[in-house]
Amino acid sequence: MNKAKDKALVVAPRIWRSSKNYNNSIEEISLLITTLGLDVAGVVEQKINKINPAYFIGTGKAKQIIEQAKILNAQYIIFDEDLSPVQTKNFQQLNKQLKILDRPGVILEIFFRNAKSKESKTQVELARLQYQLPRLTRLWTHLERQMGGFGTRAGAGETQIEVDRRIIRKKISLLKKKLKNIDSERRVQSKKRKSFFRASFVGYTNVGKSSLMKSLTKSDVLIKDQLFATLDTTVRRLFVGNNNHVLLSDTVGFIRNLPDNLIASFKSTLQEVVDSNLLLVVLDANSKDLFNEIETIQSVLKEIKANEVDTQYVFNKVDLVDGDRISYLKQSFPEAIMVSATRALQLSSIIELISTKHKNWISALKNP
Ligand SMILES: Nc1nc2c(ncn2[C@@H]2O[C@H](COP(=O)(O)OP(=O)(O)OP(=O)(O)O)[C@@H](O)[C@H]2O)c(=O)[nH]1
Ligand SMILES: [Mg+2]
Repeated sequence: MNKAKDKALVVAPRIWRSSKNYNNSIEEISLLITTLGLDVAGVVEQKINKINPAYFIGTGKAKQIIEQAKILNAQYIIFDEDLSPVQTKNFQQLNKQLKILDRPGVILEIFFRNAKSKESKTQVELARLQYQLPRLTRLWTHLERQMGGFGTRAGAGETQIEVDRRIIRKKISLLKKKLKNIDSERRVQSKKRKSFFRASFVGYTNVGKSSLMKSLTKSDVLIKDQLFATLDTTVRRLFVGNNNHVLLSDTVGFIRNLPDNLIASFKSTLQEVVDSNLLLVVLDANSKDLFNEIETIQSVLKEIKANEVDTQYVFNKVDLVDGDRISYLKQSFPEAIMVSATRALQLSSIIELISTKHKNWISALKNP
């Protein structure tokens, strides 16, 4: 028997003078929410002049939203923004039955579900606990957590919370130690790869990085029409002629409002990107929000200190766009490469580019 899906009311405040593309952001958060297995029951778009430290939106509107969620039979209120722990707690005070989530909370939950390897599981668990710790006041109960589920809801008494906090802190320090070991293992592996030219695919989630990896190296990486299919880094050899090969890597995708602690705990996964000689920034030729996506990619690269690495833009999924769009992209990004991973269009141009960069790298090594 199919259980009816839980419902979420989305709150998307429009902040005065913000350059954010709200329509795309709402589309994206809705996709993130359905990825979690929830139905979007409604979207509240509220214009605000400034952020209210208590509820993000105005106090009256906050109360109204709680009522609206009740009318819609929604179990969740999900903000398409970052809520502070205080804002989350205040909402919980307004209604103890509803679960309150923000955008980073939703992203964390999807990462949690998709993590398969020991490394990604450890990384996500750490980020998730760090996120939960400051939001733990009268949060969901111990029992509820054991039963699974996500989101935060008022629940246990203060004593239980103190016990929970202590357990979480202990777990955090254990996970940090575990990650340190994983990190040093990675460093050893990475050192071994130093004598090779290394190129990495980076970019927004679902743009086709793994598909390109698969088409170019015939490797068996996971490809899915889903956000955050890839959470681990895969490194494969790519032959570039004359029996030469370079190392090509595919890694976790980015998104707006990627939680800071998630980026921090994924540092070892993203180290391959930092250690690369070339970043192939994969973009979706068909994206409606290209410039914001580029901005997101650049800010994550900066955060992980990979912003000095040589970059090359690659527009994938050109099979989905018309000639006008291609001309526009060519005009806006004259240096970019246009390809299609699934139709195997122009993939040789990526190999040619890497081959040239590789040759330059070798000659620079020989004539420093
Ligand atoms: N039409 C079209 N679809 C593509 C192309 N390349 C990839 N896709 C599809 O886009 C979806 C995402 O592909 P992935 O390769 O998993 O994307 P990714 O960038 O690795 O995504 P994450 O690992 O989730 O960040 C899949 O459904 C692919 O089949 C392409 O050139 N054209
Ligand atoms: Mg992938």
